[in-house]
Amino acid sequence: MLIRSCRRRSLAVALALLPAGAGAATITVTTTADGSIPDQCTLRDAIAAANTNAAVAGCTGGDVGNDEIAFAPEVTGTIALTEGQLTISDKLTLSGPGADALTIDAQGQSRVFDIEGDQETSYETTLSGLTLTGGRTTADGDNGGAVRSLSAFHLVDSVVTGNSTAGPNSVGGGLFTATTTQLLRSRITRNWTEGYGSLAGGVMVAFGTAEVVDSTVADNWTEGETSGGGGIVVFWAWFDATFVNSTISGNETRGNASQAAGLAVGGNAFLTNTTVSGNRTLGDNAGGGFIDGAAMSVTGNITLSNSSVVDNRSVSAGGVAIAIAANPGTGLIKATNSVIASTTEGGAALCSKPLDVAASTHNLATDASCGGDALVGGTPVAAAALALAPLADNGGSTWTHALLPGSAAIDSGDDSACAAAPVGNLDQRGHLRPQDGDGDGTAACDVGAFEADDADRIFIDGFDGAP
Ligand SMILES: [Ca+2]
Ligand SMILES: [Ca+2]
Ligand SMILES: [Ca+2]
Repeated sequence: MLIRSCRRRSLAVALALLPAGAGAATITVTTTADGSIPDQCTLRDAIAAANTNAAVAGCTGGDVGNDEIAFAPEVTGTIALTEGQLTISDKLTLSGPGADALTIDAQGQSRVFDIEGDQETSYETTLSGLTLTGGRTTADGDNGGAVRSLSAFHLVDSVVTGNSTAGPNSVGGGLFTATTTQLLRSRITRNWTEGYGSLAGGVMVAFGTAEVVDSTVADNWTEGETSGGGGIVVFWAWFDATFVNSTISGNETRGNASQAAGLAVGGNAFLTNTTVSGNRTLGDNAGGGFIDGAAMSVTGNITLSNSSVVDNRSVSAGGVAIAIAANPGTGLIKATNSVIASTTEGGAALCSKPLDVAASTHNLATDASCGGDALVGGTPVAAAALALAPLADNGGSTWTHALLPGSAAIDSGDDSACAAAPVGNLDQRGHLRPQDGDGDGTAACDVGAFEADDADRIFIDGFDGAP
């Protein structure tokens, strides 16, 4: 009752303060300096103006609602933080000029951003067009090296790199978000955690869904024991994670009892036109919170649609690629038109259990652990027959494994599944499917995230068309 009346009163106060015609204000940063400078608008003051809905130094005042912070054209280069993290306590869109044009560097002294919020109030924040680096926390339980967001969070066209947490139980070397999280056309690379129990070298989503689109989570790692999730962790068991046109690669867990080098998801994981490649668990993972899976460890269902899971490595038994600790009614690996492969001999089983036959078809796997019924031809394929090129920039916004001529994946997919949502006749790069990659006159979808070009067009472009 008390809480309700307080809330009603604060709403009334807020409405009284609302000027006629109020909406989002745009506040323009005019300098790369930190701190406060008379007649100039630093980023720190711009955020204060947006938080307080009042002018601060040379910054115009924000409004009640979702303010936007923009940057004057001459504000490029690096904003080096000298006064600690930037705290956001109102809804905000922070629109940088581009990740290549402007970096915010916390210089190893603090986080870059701390976004407040709680169950009652979400200060939903969008960060775009920025590089965030040098974020670091050192205290026990201090989550989020670059960003800690307790409100809904969107990262767009941005790079988060070189951030870390040092203390124990400090999750999310790059990002820690408490609730709904979206990564769009962004790169999370080379972030890490150092302490015991510090999950998620790259991204930790503690209690909300995650949507990762046209984005890369690569080369992040955890160092401590019981620190699962080298790349990204979506923690709580009733929240799903969706990956579209994205690449999760080269992430590692280095301590013992630290499973899931690429991704760990508490709910269901949906991967479409997505590549999970070269992630490694290096410790002894007989114990710990997830079943060991170098590529991914999921406690709901896994659904792979035209995705490629390639060369993920685990040193302990119990699953190189996919592992599941099943909740009641879940624990299925569903895969369509997908590659699950190791291109080297040996290693632990690729699948912790066979693919769910009722919801799987037209896959290629290089060992028998994924079962035979949902594979092309009913049996595993030799790694050499897959003819996968190394992970590389083949166009599009994320890296892929190209299919070399003669690959068993070319024109071997199920066309109706490929045409339907969520694949929609596109590959991870956005190229149109299906192409006639084997040159037999019939276009058909390829298995995996990459669609090889039409063989005739390669011939025309590469030979006849040459001068
Ligand atoms: Ca505001
Ligand atoms: Ca094809
Ligand atoms: Ca063909």
